[in-house]
Amino acid sequence: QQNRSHSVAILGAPFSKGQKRRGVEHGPKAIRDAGLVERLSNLDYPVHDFGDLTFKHLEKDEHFMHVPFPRTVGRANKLLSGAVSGAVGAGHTCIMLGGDHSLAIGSVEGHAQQCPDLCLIWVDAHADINTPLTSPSGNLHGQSVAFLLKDLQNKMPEVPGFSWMKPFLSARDLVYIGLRDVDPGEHIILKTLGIQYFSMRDIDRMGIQRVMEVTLDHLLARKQRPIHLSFDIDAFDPSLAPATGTPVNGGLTYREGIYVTEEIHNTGLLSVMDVVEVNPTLGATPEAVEATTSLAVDVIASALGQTREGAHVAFPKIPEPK
Ligand code: EXY
Ligand code: MN
Ligand code: MN
Ligand code: MN
Repeated sequence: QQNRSHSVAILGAPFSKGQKRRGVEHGPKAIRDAGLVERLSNLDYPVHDFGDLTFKHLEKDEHFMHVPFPRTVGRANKLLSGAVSGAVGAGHTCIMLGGDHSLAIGSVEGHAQQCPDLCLIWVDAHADINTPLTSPSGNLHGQSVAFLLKDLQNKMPEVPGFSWMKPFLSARDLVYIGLRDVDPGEHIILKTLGIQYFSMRDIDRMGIQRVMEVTLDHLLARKQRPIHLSFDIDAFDPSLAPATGTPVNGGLTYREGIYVTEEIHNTGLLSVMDVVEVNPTLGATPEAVEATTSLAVDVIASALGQTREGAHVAFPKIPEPK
């Protein structure tokens, strides 16, 4: 298998204004503290930790309709977009540590500046495809995909803070995996746009192996192109990833989640990965938090080539006695 890039950039995005609870801004530190860089050093690339972005607090940021913090979220995403674009442009595979899932707007946008033909795999309990007009909560982390899609352009109002970007992604360049909490307005969008998605029911029916086969075929059969993997930790079952803001029962097993990232690694096309919605202030116990952060490290390592069969990096051949 090929490797698209031989270095990895880690980019922290300690940001939480895409939703109303605090704590998810501590995700990047919690994931690093769970041993991310050390684990990646077992794989075959140099790792550059670019540290955390610094997001400005905006004093004046009134609601837009019922959407809170629109300018703050727009501005954070503009900053993140530039950073992701820079990392990809410098030749790195970029790992973006969130933060809430509104950050995918800037992450995918910045990636698309360098790779306009990218495709997007969204692993999540939620579709995050509400528009401000369908959103029950107003929260922007439940609307990220709507900002990206060309197909929704005439359904989106002009949200203050987002004039720097234009939608660029086609509905056919997106696949969802793990859905199990989709709002009525989101469901009509998924159906109307004909978006390929695999709910947990589909995974039960088809098995994760077939789901990944169809996913990669759908996105890559016509042409090999860079993959953006946006991985919301709440895709996992809450028994595995309890420290997250919007847990939903009946999620991915450990093995299903790791199979997803293994298959994506094996394409050799992973270009940017987001790992979002780890909220270390929400675990009931320190063990619950630790389980969630170490799971985040596991999916990142797996997406970057750690295998369950053993990675043959440290021992290229069997050592012989002198
Ligand atoms: N669909 C709900 C909403 O739009 O408010 C919940 C969204 C939760 C988003 C999470 C992180 O993926
Ligand atoms: Mn999400
Ligand atoms: Mn989610
Ligand atoms: Mn590899």
